[in-house]
Amino acid sequence: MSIVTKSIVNADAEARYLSPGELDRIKGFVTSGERRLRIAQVLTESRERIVKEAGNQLFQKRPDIVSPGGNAYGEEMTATCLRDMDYYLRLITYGVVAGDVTPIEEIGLVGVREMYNSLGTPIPAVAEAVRSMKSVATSLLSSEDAAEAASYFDYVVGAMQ
Ligand SMILES: CCC1=C(C)/C(=C/C2=NC(=C\c3[nH]c(/C=C4\NC(=O)[C@H](C)[C@H]4CC)c(C)c3CCC(=O)O)/C(CCC(=O)O)=C2C)NC1=O
Repeated sequence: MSIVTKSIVNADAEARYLSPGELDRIKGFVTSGERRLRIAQVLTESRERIVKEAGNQLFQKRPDIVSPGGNAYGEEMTATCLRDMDYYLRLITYGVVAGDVTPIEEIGLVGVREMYNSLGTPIPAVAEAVRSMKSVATSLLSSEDAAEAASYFDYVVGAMQ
């Protein structure tokens, strides 16, 4: 939910006007809107490149995961691993557009540890994959946009620690 919807739901639950604090936060959301949409556009247009280059970085750093016995070993499993990276990049674009990490959390992080543990997928390596995507993605952005985008990647990495 965006900050706009969230604030309205909260205010209406108490049948009150939006508070000065809420209006301030909505103002911040609106004034950062152009930047957030620009970032989401770059990430969306460059998604294939970001996933591919970050995947190569990951497999260089962690050759064990694509070696026999590794969780992403074999063409099909490697493709599934890259697909998961694409999932997280997509969720990050949702977060950037919403100016809020809630969509990332709800869609991609709730229960994720249990899921990866049951699949035998090493969670630190998933975190490394997201870190690599951050490094490729931020290299495509201006330093100001990169700083904003980085916080969403960091949020996912933090949740995987
Ligand atoms: C949008 C929210 C969402 C997420 C996040 C998601 C993740 C997800 N990743 C899965 C599998 C998997 N995920 C990986 C990923 C990796 N293995 C590694 O060693 C690497 C570290 C890593 C890539 C970075 C692999 C290899 C599998 C297949 C494991 C198996 O089938 O044994 C599965 C099991 C079902 C399937 O194969 O599709 C799910 C549900 N699904 C979702 O709907």
